[in-house]
Amino acid sequence: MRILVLHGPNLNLLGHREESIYGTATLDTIDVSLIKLGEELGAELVIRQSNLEGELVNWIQEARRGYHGIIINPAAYTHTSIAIRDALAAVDLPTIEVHLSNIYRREEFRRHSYVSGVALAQISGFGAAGYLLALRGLCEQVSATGSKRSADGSASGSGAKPGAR
Ligand code: CA2
Repeated sequence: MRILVLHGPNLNLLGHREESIYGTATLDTIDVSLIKLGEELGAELVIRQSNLEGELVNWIQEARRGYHGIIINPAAYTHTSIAIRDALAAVDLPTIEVHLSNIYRREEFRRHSYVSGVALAQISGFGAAGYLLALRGLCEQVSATGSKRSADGSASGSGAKPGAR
């Protein structure tokens, strides 16, 4: 099982600024714990961070070949990016949206997500642990549905689709 993990803009600053909101874990710490859990669950992870919307869109499109699912914290693009939403809808892979903070307890502008409507699930407010919950949930979903894509990008397996799509 191959999973793409994407971190959006400014998440490279984690653990160095705004610890009261986002916690003390650095992005490296989060990535290491994800890779460790991935090994336990039999999932190979490819993890990337970008401050650029177009780069995130390109990586989402590339996931069409050879990936079984996506975990994404789109960060501020959650609330602005129709391009990221459209890319996720186009690749049609089970996607879990993660937020470190509870976006519904913060400013009004953070309460809307363009991504949630094309995601299988959203995890918000569990801090760094949210990524691990996302990986467990996604692995269970992929195993249960047999969802996978072949090298040419065509869907195969049981043909079952995630319920939220
Ligand atoms: O809670 C989350 O994970 C967010 O996706 C984080 C975004 C924010 O725009 C979303 O509304 C919620 C911000 C990521 C910026 O991370 C920083 C980390 C340390 C210092 C400054 C920013």
